[in-house]
Formats: sequence, C-alpha cells, structure tokens
Amino acid sequence: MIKLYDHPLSGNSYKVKLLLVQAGLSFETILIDVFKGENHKTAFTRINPAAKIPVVDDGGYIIWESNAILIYLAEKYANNYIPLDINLRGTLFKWLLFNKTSLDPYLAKSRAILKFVPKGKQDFKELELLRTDAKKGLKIFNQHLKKRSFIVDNYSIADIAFYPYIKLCHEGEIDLEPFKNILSWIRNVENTDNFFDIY
Ligand SMILES: N[C@@H](CCC(=O)N[C@@H](CS)C(=O)NCC(=O)O)C(=O)O
Repeated sequence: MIKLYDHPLSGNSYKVKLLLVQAGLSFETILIDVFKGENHKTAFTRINPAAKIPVVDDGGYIIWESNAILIYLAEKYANNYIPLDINLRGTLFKWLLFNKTSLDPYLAKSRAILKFVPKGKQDFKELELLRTDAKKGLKIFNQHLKKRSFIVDNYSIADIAFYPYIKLCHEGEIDLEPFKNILSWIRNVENTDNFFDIY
C-alpha cells in the first residue's frame, strides 16, 4: 500500500492526500512531527535528504517534492487527472513549475511567519517582501483563470497543486478579494467529487 509521510498542517501533504482520496487510491499516513524536528532525524533524512514532507513510498519506490509526487501518482494510477494531449501536458507542467517557483514559496512562507513563528520573532520586513511577490504571482494566475473553470482543460493535478496555499492565503493575511477569478476557481475545486477540506 502507498505510504504518505504527512502532517495535518502541511499544505504540500494535503495536495497529495487530495489526489489520493479523489482518485480512490488506498494509502496509509505516517505522521512526521515537523514541529518537533522529526524530519531532521536520520531515519527520515535517509528517505528524504531535503528533510521535508510530503514523501510517498509506493512499494519501496520513494518520491518527494509534492508536485513531482502528483505527476507520478497521476501517471501511474490516475490518468484522468493529467491530460493526454502533449500541448496540454506542456501547459500543465508549466503551471506546476510556476506554482513551485512563483507562488507556493511566497504564500507558504507568509503563512508560516504569521501562523508558526512565535510572536516577537516574526520578521515583518520579510513578510512584506513575500506578500509583494505573492501578489505578482496571484495577479498572473488570476488573469490566466479569466473565462476558465480550471487551470488546464478539465480538473487536473494543476488545480490540486495550487489549491492549498491559495486557500490558506488568509493565514498569511493576503487578501484574495481583488482576485475574483481565483475566488470562483476555488469554488470550482471545492465542488469536485470527493473533495475534502484541508482542515
Ligand atoms: N518543495 C517541497 C516543499 C516541502 C515543504 O516545505 N514541506 C514542509 C511542510 S509543508 C516541511 O516539511 N517543513 C519542515 C521543515 O522545513 O523543517 C514540496 O513541494 O514538497
């Protein structure tokens, strides 16, 4: 059975869980308490030298990096979450990389500063810079979603990849109100079969 190294507050782990659940795949979760530093213990860094969750162990095949995991699982078990057409696939890969380079890092770090860093240790200067970059990415994403229900053709792993940190924007005090297309896209994702809330 697929094993997912997970933490309930991890947006990146949630992406993988959402695909596993929506695709009807059986899996078990192994809790890695990143707040207690369990991800830095040798037992875990042997599995992922980057010391991060999520990690998937699929019958001994180990893969980490959430968006890579989504591609792997969709290719192997859930073809309806990844387009067949090469141009649509190219577009999907483009958005998965945009997600990991131009949006998730800014959204996730803004959230982390306000949600997890103890008061008094929060770097508000860094937070402002992160939010400025996040808004640049959100503007591009919002523009792309004009007249589109989903990122590429039908609902796919691209939507799954973008969803958690956008949904959690409020925890980094990033206002989504100016991004109306993103707001309707969130509703579209939440209306897909077997969708479940992040928490
Ligand atoms: N690029 C990685 C990022 C993974 C990541 O940052 N994971 C967080 C949880 S969401 C983590 O393990 N943090 C613990 C740490 O950095 O010490 C991915 O998409 O999987």
